[in-house]
Formats: sequence, C-alpha cells, structure tokens
Amino acid sequence: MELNVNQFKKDYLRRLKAKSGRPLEESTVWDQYHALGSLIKEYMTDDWVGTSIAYNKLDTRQVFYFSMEFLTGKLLCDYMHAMGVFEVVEQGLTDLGLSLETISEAERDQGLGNGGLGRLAACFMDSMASVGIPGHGIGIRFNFGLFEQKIINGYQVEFPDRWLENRNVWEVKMPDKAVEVHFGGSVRQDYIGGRNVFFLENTEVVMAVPYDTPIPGYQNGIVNTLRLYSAEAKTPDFDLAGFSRGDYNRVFSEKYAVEAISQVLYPDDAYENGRLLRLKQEYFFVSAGLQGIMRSFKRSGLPIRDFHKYNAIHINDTHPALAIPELMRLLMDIEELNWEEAWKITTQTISYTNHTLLHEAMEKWPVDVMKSLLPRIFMIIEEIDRRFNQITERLYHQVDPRRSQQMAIIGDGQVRMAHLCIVGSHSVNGVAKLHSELLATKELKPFNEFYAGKFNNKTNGITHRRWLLHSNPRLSAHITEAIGDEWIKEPESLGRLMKYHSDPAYLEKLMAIKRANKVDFSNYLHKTSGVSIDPDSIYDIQIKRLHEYKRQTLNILHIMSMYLRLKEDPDLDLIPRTFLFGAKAAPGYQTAKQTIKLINAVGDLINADKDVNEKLKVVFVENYGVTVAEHIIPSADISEQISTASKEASGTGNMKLMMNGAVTVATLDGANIEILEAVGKDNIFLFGLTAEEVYRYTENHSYKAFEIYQNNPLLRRAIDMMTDGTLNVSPEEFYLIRSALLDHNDAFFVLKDFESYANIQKKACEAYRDKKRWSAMSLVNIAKSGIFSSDRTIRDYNRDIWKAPVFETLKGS
Ligand code: 26Y
Repeated sequence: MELNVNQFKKDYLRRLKAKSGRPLEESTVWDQYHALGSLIKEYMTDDWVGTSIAYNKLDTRQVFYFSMEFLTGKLLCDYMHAMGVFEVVEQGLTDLGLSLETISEAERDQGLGNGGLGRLAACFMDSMASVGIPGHGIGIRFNFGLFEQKIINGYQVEFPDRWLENRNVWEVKMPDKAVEVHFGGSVRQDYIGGRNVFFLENTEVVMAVPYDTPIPGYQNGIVNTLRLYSAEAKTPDFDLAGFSRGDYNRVFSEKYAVEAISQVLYPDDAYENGRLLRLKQEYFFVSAGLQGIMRSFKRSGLPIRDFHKYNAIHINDTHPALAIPELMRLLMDIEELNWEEAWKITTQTISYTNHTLLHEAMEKWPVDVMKSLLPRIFMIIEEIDRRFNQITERLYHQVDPRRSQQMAIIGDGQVRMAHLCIVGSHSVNGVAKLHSELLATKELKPFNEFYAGKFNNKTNGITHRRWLLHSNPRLSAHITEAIGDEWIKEPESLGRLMKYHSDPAYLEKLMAIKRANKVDFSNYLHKTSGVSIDPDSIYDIQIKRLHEYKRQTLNILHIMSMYLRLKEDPDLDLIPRTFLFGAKAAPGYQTAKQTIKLINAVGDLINADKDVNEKLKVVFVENYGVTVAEHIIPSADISEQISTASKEASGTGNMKLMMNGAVTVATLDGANIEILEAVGKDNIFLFGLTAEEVYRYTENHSYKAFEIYQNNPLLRRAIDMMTDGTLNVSPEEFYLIRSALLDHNDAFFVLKDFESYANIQKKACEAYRDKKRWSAMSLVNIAKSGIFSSDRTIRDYNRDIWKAPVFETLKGS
C-alpha cells in the first residue's frame, strides 16, 4: 500500500491517543504496540474485505485447511512486511522517539500449537496468501496456548500461557457467524417421504463463535482468513431462573464446562492419551467449520451436488478426521442427499496429511466413548466401516483373511482415525520422500495396494519470508545485493548464489554476517537469561520438542564424552563450542523431563569447570518457541538433526537452519535426505543407521545395546556419569533415561549410533577450522534452500490435490 512517513505519524498519534486515552509521552509500550497493531490492521481492511468479495464474486474454488494447531508466533512485523510498509513505519516511529523493536516485543506469541505440525500450518497460511491461493485456516481459539516453560533448579516447570490477557489486536469476533455444535443425546430415526430421517435429541448445545484473523499475502493485495472458534455457553445470560434463585454454583459450573472446550491446547505431540475433552475439541471445531462453509456455499445459490467443485477441505493429521462423518451428516441429514451422493462429495472434498509413523501418536478412540459423545457421527462411521469391510472381505477373504480386519476402521473396540481418513478422502500424503515411501510400503501398505494412486508425497516447507527475510535482515540484504530481490517471490532463485561459491570477498562478508548475528544472539541471551556465550565459539544448535526419538540424549552423551576427554587431556585441540538446546517436554513425559534436567546438570558442571569451560559451554534456552527460534536460527553454525532414522516424518527446523547458513549434522531421516540431495554429500555431515537398518534390527531383535555399553569405554563412562556422583544430583535422578538405554535395549539406537556420531562431530569441527571451506558450505546450504520454501510445498499441494485457481493479485478486481 501507499503510505508516507508523515501520514503514518499523523495516523499513529491519533490512534495512540484514541486507544490509550493518553498522549505519547505517558503511553506504555503496550499502549504503543496496541495502537500500532490496530492501525496496521485497519490499513489491511480494504484488501481483506476486497479479497472475500472477490472470491465470492468469482465463485472461486477455495481451500480450507483444518488444523487443531496454528503456531503463528508474533504477527506485527510479518504484516508490515507483507503490506510493504515496514520501512515507513520504522522511520515514523524513530522520528517519534519510539523503537519498533521494543514495541514489537510487547506482542505475545500466538502459541496455539505444539511444534512442527502447528508451525507447518502457520507457514502454509502465509504461503497460500502469498502464492495467491484462496485458502483459509480453520481451528480453535484456545484461551491458553502451549504452556510457558521455566527452568527452575534445572527442571522444567510449566506455567499457563495467558496470551489473551491483554486482548488480541488482530482478531475480529464474528458473533453473527456463530453456529451450534451438539454433543451427546440420542438419535431418533423416522421414515418420512420414502427415506430414513435422523434427528438428534436431548443434546448438549455449545455455541461456536468464530474469531477471524487476516492473513496477508506478500505485497499482492490478497488477504485470506484464519478462522478460530471459541466455545460459549448458549445463552449469554444462562439460566436466569437458577441465577435469581441464588443457584450460582450450578449455573456457573455449567457455563465453565461448556467453555472448557476451547480453554487449553493439549501439550502432547506424540503420545495420544484418549481424553474425552480432546475428542470434544476435535468435533467442536470441525463441525463449526463445516457448518460455516456450508452456510456460505448455500448463500451462493450453487447446487449442493457441486459442493466438492467449490470446496477443498484439507485435514492436518487425523485430529480433524471427524470432518468426514460430519460432512456426511450435513449432506444427508440436513441437505437430504442419499448415502452414495454424500459419499462421493465427501471423499472428493477431503484430503489428508499424515505426520507420523510413531504408533503411540496414532489416534484411536474407544467405541463407547465415541458412541455416547457423538451418537449420530458414530452411526455414520459404523456405516462407512461396514461398506468398506464388505469390499475388502470380498477382495481378500481367500488370499489373506486377516487383511480386512487389519484395514477396518473399527477394530478392537476402537475407531482408528487414520483408517477413517484414508477411506474418506481422495488424497493421502506424507511430508517427506522417505516418510511417504514408508507409509506406502510399510505402515499403510495394504491401503496403498487397495487405493492405487491415492498416496503421494508433499515434502514440507517453511515460509522463507518469516524465516529468512524478516528474521535475518543482514543475510537477506547480502543476498539481495548479489542476486537482486527476485528470491523473495521465487525462492528457488536463491540458487543463483552458487556463482559466489568461490568468491572470497562474498564469502568473507557472509561469515562477518554470521558473526554479527552470533553477537546479537549472545546479547539477547544475556538480556533474557543472564547467560553469556562467546560469539567466537561454534554455535551448535538443537532446537525442537523433547523426544526420545529426536535423541537429545545422543547429543548430551556426546558432550559428556567430550568433557571426559578434556578432563583427561586439557590441552586437547578443540575449537571452542557452545551447545545450545531449546525444547519443551510434554508435562507427563517423564523421560523427556529427565533429559532436560540432564542437559542442565551437565551444563552446570561444564560451565563452572575452569579446566574445560574455555572450550565447552552448554546452554538450555528457556521457553523455546517461534520468537526464540527467530533469535537463535540466524546465529547457528551447526544444525543438529539426529533423530533415529525412520522416526522423524520430515522435520522443518532442519530447513530453517540450512536457509540461514547452518551446516547440518544429520541422520538419513525425514527431509534430511532431501537436504542431502540438494546440497550434495560434501556440504552436510551424515552419520548413523539407515531407516532400513533400523527396521531390520527392530524386526529381527538382533540389536544388543548392553554389549555396546560394555565395549565402548568412553561411552560407558559418559552413561555412568549420570549415576556416579559427578553430576550434582542423586543417583536415581536419571533412572528413566538410563533404564531406557540399558534395561529396555535402547529403542532409539542411541548407543548404536554413538560412535559414528562422535566421528562426524570431529569431522565437522575440522571443517570449521578451514574458514574458506566452511563459508562455502554455508553458502551452498543457503543457495539450495529455495526448494524448502513452503511456497513450493503449497504449489505442489495445489497442483496435485486442491486444484484451486492461483491469483497473481486481487488488486483492482
Ligand atoms: C494426537 C496427539 C497426541 C498429537 C498431537 C500433536 C499427535 C501429534 C501431534 C503433532 C505432531 C507433529 O508435530 N508432527 C511433526 O510434524 C511436522 C510437520 O509435518 C514434521 O516435520 C515432524 O517430523 C513431525 O514430527
């Protein structure tokens, strides 16, 4: 948009006064932030309204991305960049004696997600708008996002994330678009007009009230919508009679029970615990979202039989799987279509992404729970299952009689949500080549054989705007100086940087930028936690959720072994190295929590020991999340992507780090394999078992972790350090970690991969010594990162699955 500095200053001062009731001199940083946010939102309004009018006018096919999680982070600066007003606003604020940096820190992270899956949804929102696809997000407006983590005495302690406590400037409440969602009750069946008709009776009714947030594309006039639903009790004045009788407790407890649905995000991201409230959340937003889509589709006057031609609904993992039976219900019970018609529309509307191979993360709901919470939905699932079984039994009963049971949607008293998604959609994709291949050939093999062509791969991506352009301005400027700014719209043109591969001046500047970013991060860390780190040391970074399969344990055991070697030989020629960890553990995941304590205990030991602390430093960065990531990533030298092969579906942190010039230490897992293909084996450090080897060891039970413990003295001493008193803790402190490794035969092959990890770490350090070589490796990683932009991912989804139109711009339409 067109905006000059003077106009902005005038608008801003007026807005600040109106919003805070105070003059600039007396305003707080929060006042300043709030006024700026509300002004930026207003600047966006014409395009936002215009976009939705244009989509309606053009009868456009639209994409709806249903996700339980949207991990957006802060929005202010992203929005200013998208609208092309960043510089003007920054200048205007400076003229007024204010600092954009300080003001933007006042914004709370929108932390409505656990990790990769939620962050992916946020990157997709940005890319859909920027690429020009009519695509919107549908989810839940959790009152509390993922918990805030504090480290107290080395332990993770969780605190509620009160992100809404000072209001959210970006959202717009849409009470007129609220819909009812029904739970429980019973189904009454009638025969009317020659067909079976189903009614729900005596249900509990919850109002789903949408709050819309604009999602602007990058300087293209397109503003899509993220719609998050909040649960409210039906009548705002609730039971007045009860209230006037003084029956306060009952009246309030009913209201709170209803509103509990959108109260808090479940903090587990790999262990499905089967809580009833979680199932309620899932149905709540799916039903509300579909009713909303149906309502606006019907307003368009188009025939219901064409629903799938105008609406593509994508479900982010199985969490929104109930979209399948819910759409069936709406089409049959409300729109009066028959089963076959409804089924055709539903399956052609819905597509599904799988994000995990871990069995413990697979959603299954007990039949009795599903039946009593959602009786009509359960009936429909039963019918889908019955019809599907009929086909598989006919096909397989002679060749393999068990196969149709294995493939069933309902089995062992449970509803298998992944099976429901596969049967009820027209496309099933994994999130990296290896992951998609393992889905098709191992985990979901019978389905892949049954549905030829339904399975496909869509390798994940990240928005290079947030993760490079905005969070690493120095590097962005250096890139643009060399190859122009086309990469902002076409990230694959970052490849042109390859011509600087042997340009000493260019590479030197690249390293100077890394160094400046390292200084910035060390200042940030010092300011936020009091910890000092040395910008001349190697920054070795592992940032991601804490999980045994991600193997923070391998990293810390290796650090412990380096410590032991250094103690023995203090003159060991090591380049000073700072190991940074950032990770939240699910509150109930004790092994993960012990790992956090272990990292901190090792840090306490090493950082205080003068024999080693010139060369080694271990830092656990508190409360890792989107904003912390934006500070760390530009400063990274080494990116740790060390999951047990076959366990990490894709990973996306690996992409953010390479894009910022970090070199990856990697197993052949997830998207690491595609990073290897992109940069070549000389520009990545590979180690460890392959996925195939992991499968083989797991199947033939030939792995003996204890033997490795016995035969590798250094590793044994590192493991024993957990219990022998070296660390300032009781000997039982880390019993779960130790017993997972030694008593339970190390399910994630930490011991098996230890030696090859230690070797590759040595190689990485040698490479770092050679500044020229390192800077060239770093450059190759940046240059080849363009394919990991989520713009590419989104174009792939749209080309193969959604098939929505792509608009260059909506300006003037
Ligand atoms: C059912 C419940 C317990 C649950 C909640 C959240 C299960 C899983 C999750 C989240 C999973 C997740 O974040 N998966 C990650 O998705 C990323 C985006 O595709 C991948 O890059 C990453 O490898 C995968 O672990």
